[in-house]
Amino acid sequence: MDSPSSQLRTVEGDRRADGLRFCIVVARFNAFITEQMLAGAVDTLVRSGARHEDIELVRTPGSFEIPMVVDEVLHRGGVDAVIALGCLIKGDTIHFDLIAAEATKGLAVASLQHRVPVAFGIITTNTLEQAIDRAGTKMGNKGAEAADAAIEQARLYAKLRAAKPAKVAKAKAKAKASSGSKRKARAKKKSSR
Ligand code: DLZ
Repeated sequence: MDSPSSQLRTVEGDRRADGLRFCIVVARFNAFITEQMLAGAVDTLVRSGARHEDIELVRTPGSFEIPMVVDEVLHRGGVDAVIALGCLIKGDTIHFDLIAAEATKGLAVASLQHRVPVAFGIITTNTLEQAIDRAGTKMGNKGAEAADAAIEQARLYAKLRAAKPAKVAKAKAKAKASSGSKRKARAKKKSSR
């Protein structure tokens, strides 16, 4: 039996990156981790069809600066999605919590304000080992995963902007039909005078 959702007009992204322009914003702090994530992200984009010349790389000192730089990139324009990459490892102070909270919120705000997808590839771990696990070893590569999300979101935004919601399309067709019949009635009245 078909699932209930199979009846619905569904809009979703896909994994085709050809023709899309990306900006990767990567933090230098904990570079031995973030460089591996960067390699994973670039590999995913290129394998999905993006051209090297359509991928811009921007480096920041640390994760704290990522949202500000992403905001600047989006203000400038010319990209279909941004991939933010950083690595926060918990230390003995509250630095980690402060930066993690600011980076998360800042990226969401920048994305919402500029209406361009931003993929969150800032890993937050308790230990260096956990970070290594997420930079291409035991737990996959979070840079590659962020790139995948960026592609899917960029494609989804493009499809949402191209597709007309069912109700609006119907209302427009109705309005067009009614203005056509009014025009005909006016012409008929004029010719019978
Ligand atoms: C200062 C700092 C600390 C303690 N830890 C990290 C971290 O784990 N990951 C990271 O990306 N950046 C860290 N930073 C640097 C800050 O993000 C920022 O670059 C500096 O505070 C300068 O504004």
